[in-house]
Amino acid sequence: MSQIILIGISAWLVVFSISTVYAEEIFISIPQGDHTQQLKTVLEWYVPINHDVEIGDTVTWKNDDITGHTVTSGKGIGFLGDPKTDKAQPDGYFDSGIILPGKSWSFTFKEKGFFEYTCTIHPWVERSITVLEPGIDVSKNIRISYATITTIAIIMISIGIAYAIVKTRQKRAEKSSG
Ligand SMILES: [Cu+2]
Repeated sequence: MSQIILIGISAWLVVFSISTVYAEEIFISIPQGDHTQQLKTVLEWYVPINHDVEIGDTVTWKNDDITGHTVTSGKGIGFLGDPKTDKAQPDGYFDSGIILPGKSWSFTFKEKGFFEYTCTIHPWVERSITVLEPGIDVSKNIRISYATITTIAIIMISIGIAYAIVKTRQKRAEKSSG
C-alpha cells in the first residue's frame, strides 16, 4: 500500500517539476483606438488593465492599432491627466521603444512584483503586469507555489519511506519470532 502512495507522490512531483520548466508566452493586444484618449475606458473592457503572469513567462504585446505605441514601465498621467502638460514617468525597468502598427515586442519577467506600464506617446494608457511565483490557483485569492507543493510532497514521501521501513521491520520480527 505504501509503495502505491510513494509512486503516486513521485509521479505528482515529476509532473509539477516539468510544468515549472515550461514558461508560457502571454499575448496582449494593444487595441485599435488606443491612441484616442476618449476611448480609454471603452478599450479597457476588452483589454484587461492587469494581466497575471508567472516568473519566467514572456509577455508579447502586439500593436493592433493604426499608430505607433510604446510599452514603457512606470506611471502614466492618470485618467484626468492632460497630455499637453503632464508626462509619463518611466521607471526604467522595461521600454519597448516605438512599436509600429502590426509589430510586436516581448519582455520576459524574471522577478515577481507588480509592474505598471504606460505608453510614452499616449500617457493616459495605464496597465500593469502582476508577476507571481509559479504555482497553482487554488481559488481567486489563494495561490500555492510549486515550492510549497514540493515541500509538502517531500514531507509525504519521507513519511511514506518511514512507514515502509517500520512495516518491513515488523514483518521481519514476526518471521523470526514465529
Ligand atoms: Cu501609445
